[in-house]
Amino acid sequence: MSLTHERHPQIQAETHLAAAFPANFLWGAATAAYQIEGAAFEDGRGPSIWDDFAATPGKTYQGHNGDVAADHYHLVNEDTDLMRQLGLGAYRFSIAWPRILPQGRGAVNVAGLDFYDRLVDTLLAKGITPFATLYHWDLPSPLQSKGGWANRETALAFADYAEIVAQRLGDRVANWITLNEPWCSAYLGYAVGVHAPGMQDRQAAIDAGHHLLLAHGLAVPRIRAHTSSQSEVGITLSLTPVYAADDRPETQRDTALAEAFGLGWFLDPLFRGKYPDGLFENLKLAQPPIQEGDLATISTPIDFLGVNNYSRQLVRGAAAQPLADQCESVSPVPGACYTDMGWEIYPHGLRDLLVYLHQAYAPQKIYVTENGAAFQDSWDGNGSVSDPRRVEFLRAYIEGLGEAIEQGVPLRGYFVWSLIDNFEWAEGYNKRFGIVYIDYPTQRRVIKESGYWYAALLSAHRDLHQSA
Ligand code: IFM
Repeated sequence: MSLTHERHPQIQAETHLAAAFPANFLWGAATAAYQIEGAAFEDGRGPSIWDDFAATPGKTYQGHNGDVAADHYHLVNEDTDLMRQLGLGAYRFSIAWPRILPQGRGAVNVAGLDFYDRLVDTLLAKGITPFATLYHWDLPSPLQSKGGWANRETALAFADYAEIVAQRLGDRVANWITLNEPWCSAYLGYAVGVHAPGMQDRQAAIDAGHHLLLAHGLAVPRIRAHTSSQSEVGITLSLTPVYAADDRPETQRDTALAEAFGLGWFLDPLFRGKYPDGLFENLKLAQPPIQEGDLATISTPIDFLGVNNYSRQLVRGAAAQPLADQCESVSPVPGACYTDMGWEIYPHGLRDLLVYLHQAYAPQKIYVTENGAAFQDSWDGNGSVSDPRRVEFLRAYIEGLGEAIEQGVPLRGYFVWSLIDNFEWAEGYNKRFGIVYIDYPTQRRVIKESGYWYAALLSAHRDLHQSA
């Protein structure tokens, strides 16, 4: 099926770009439960740390919250129709732990499982492969009152929860992501405090990071126990490649520090069974409470690495060695363009990152599980949203993927962030990442120019391989 785009006649068939991708390359879009579902008080869902954080004055833009969001909970049919219209091969969504286990542990809320069961069946009926993420930041509040991720018990609770979901959906869902961006959960949530639970305790962030990793490692076999041998289990990390701004020795030193903190903190335990040398000393913190066997559990082999990438970090060395989380970045980068989030647009960064990951960590497979951009969109109040900068962004980043594949990276799929506009955490509804526009007062969906462009790319890719 190819989507007509008479409203955007400038959109070209992207045959040349599509030709860089093998026939079985998977094209998708991603979302997350708290950011789109709404229905925060329905069918037995319990509260999460994001409900609590958003209810705390001053924490989110104009006090926005996910109570209604894009009302996806009630609009699954419409949204999956949109996916089909766009020609998506896969859809990455997250499961809300507080819908399944309102207390975090113990009694299962069957209505919560039923919702995702219906979503999965609907996707499959429309020919879309489900990629389920088990944790995208919405920890049940009762677990936070016992310390949240700073408490080792949360890792054990997560593994139980993962198994409950896999038991119910494992006969139909073949692609599982344990955690989304644990670096953000740990550092932004526990050290900086700009994300839930809003703590400002750097040591707690290191401990939380370890328990998140442990949760992942404990969950992998629990998921595999309920899925077929063809199924894949992985984890998604937010990864920003680090570049040196110049060749001074102090810049080389600080670039290595920033890399250990931004990349190695989570990649090394997962793929090498150890934390980066000197990381905790450089942070002037104690190492996390590692128990015997933890690192072996954390480094249980996975089937794929999910990569979320939006920008890069350009480091300029300081005279005195900084803490690893306080290296100086060049910002703004002279001549560079920025998205509405204030993130530098640097398409080569994703390509370089993929090549680096392949060479340094050799994951069996890689999916880009998120990539996209927030811009101020202009909706004509009718059926057209013009977002040429997002089209340019996507084209340039996707071009880089083709180059990475050419260099031998085992990249199997790409998910644009995001399918629809949504609750952008502390930024509320003030930032729009969707390739589909949401008019929040009416919940009307309008495919943006970038959505039509993405559909054209996917259609060109299908045509190439159908006629081959
Ligand atoms: O919206 C988020 C998503 O939840 C996690 N990755 C980054 C996106 C854009 O900030």
